Amino acid sequence: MSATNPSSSATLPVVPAAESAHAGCASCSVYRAANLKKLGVTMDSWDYVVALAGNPNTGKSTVFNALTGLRQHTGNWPGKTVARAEGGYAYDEKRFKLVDLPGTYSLLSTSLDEQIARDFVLFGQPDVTVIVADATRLERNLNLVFQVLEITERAVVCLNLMDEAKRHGITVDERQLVRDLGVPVVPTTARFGKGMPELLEAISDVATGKFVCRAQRFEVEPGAVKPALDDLMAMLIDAYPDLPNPRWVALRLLGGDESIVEALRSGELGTLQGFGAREPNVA
Ligand SMILES: Nc1nc2c(ncn2[C@@H]2O[C@H](COP(=O)(O)OP(=O)(O)OP(=O)(O)O)[C@@H](O)[C@H]2O)c(=O)[nH]1
Ligand SMILES: [Mg+2]
Repeated sequence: MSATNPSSSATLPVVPAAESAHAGCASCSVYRAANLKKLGVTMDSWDYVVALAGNPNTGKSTVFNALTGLRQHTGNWPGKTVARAEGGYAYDEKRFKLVDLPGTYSLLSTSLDEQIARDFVLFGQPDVTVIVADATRLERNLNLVFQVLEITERAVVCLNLMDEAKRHGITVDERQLVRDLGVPVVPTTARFGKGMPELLEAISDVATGKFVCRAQRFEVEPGAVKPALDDLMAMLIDAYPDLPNPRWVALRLLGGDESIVEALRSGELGTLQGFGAREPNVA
């Protein structure tokens, strides 16, 4: 399969000067991104599934459109009236299916949007979860970043709206952020296609295992809770041997998360496994 697309309309809007400057360097991200092939929804098979999470209005759909070429939502989440967009691209001879999640501030409360995002990140087991964060409101956005990292290490932080951050005199030490978070951090201005080559490369690196994430995690249970947590985990693993991250689910149960309790009571937890990621394309 070739990832090369001669059609200029299907080529990522990389900065032309940068493109020519890098044209001789086949291993650099800008050169490789010029070979991006936007696949829209025409995907019947893929190598990797990528989830796009983030607070509302941080540019998730803009990133989604830049990578897939899609401009509109393509369906609803199964059984829900929440719009679901999924599309694809080919990069470095691999096919990536991208799923745009509803914008959420948290994965812990019970709004439908948050449940959908949480269920996809946890049960859909995407190969990579990209968290699009607003660089002008980093502190608030990191809340969701840390919540995602509790569920999955395989993540990339897309630090978007860098143009706005610059306009407000905000600078971000992204190298320090990479060290602190343990996952790749890519500054972007998605509206103008800036940083997309680097984002593509970071996603690819995490998907293929070239970059091994060592996510920062804070959720440490108090000693008194540990026996209950261990018991609960053992029961969960027994009932749902394929359950991704039973520790996270057990912690949510101990915390009284009604939506997880309900999913367990109704038997939905079993059906949530494999949620979305491996099912056929939405029409
Ligand atoms: N200045 C600037 N604007 C951006 C950037 N990225 C996206 N936007 C704009 O921000 C607004 C929101 O972008 P969306 O892509 O719809 O954001 P979203 O995260 O999908 O929003 P929800 O789905 O509603 O949560 C749009 O007007 C975009 O054009 C950026 O890097 N810089
Ligand atoms: Mg959106």
